[in-house]
Amino acid sequence: MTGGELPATRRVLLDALADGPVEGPAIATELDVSRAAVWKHIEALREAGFDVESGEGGYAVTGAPPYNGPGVAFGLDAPYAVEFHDRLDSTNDRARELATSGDGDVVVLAEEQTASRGRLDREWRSPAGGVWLSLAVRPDVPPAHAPAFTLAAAVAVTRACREAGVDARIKWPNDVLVPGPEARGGRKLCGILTEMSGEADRVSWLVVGIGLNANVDPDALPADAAATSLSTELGSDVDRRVLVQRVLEEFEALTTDPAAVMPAWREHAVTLGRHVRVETPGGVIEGEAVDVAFPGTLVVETEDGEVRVTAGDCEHLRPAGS
Ligand code: BT5
Repeated sequence: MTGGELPATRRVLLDALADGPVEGPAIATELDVSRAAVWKHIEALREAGFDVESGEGGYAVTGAPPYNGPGVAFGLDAPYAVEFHDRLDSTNDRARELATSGDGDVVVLAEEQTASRGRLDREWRSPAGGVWLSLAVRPDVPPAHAPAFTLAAAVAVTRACREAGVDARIKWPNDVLVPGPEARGGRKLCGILTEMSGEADRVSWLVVGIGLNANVDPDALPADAAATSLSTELGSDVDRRVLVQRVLEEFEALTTDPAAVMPAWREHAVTLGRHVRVETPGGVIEGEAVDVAFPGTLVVETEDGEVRVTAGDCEHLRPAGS
């Protein structure tokens, strides 16, 4: 089901019913489908967990949209199967399990995680209310291209958060934040952990883990991490179902058009033009971040010339030139 007629029809139906009530025949006309097809779509909505009331004026969707597997799959315009858990140790671990047994194009979601990880086995806090997801894919690319998937995920999350009304930006390599005076360059909304297995010339699977503080109380986040959430920034909860759909759709669009990833990343980055200090496995690099190069290398202009950094923890020191 890639970009076919079904997701679009289901979205139009949902939009109409959210403003409802609407009579069955009027829906049939608007969607240009039979009345029997309308009834099937309504049943599918109910099965996905939406509250659909049928009264005098017709059908209407009432209540909060369901954040569960069928809810996320309903109207999703990307070719991923959805697996939802109320609680998991780590969605990355579950996605790795699926990938190892041969599955691909599957997204694992959990309401809550009890042993989630950041990079270098750092702890990641995952209280209920967030978006904790891991996507297992099997792209036909060499392992060296894997960082481009992390960058694509950062762009996808940034776009989805901006659509929700939050000024999200990307900090190299794997953070989405709301820019601010904090030492880390802003308040962290999202972190991404990409893991992979492959042979010398080809990726076998990639698991892209996304932790996005959606409707999370700041008290539930680590106090020393300058963390924030979408609900904190907006003052109200976001619709996580739509948020996840938009992240997945943008991710799929970007990874099927790899040339689009770098320009989109540059457009939303806060790291470029900054004076940065990057801790890499090979030592500390300090200078001005001048560009990002495929598949995700940070280009830093140092006193000793240009240095290309493929991995590390990046601190924004001050705007270059100030
Ligand atoms: C990351 O690591 O930012 C990657 C986080 C990936 C989490 C996702 S959730 C779904 C999937 N399943 C998993 O088990 N993991 C992935 P890193 O750059 O190393 O940042 C980790 C640091 O962020 C920690 O040391 C804390 O300081 C801080 N932190 C922990 N939880 C946070 C949260 N919820 N929001 C913001 N910052 C947090």
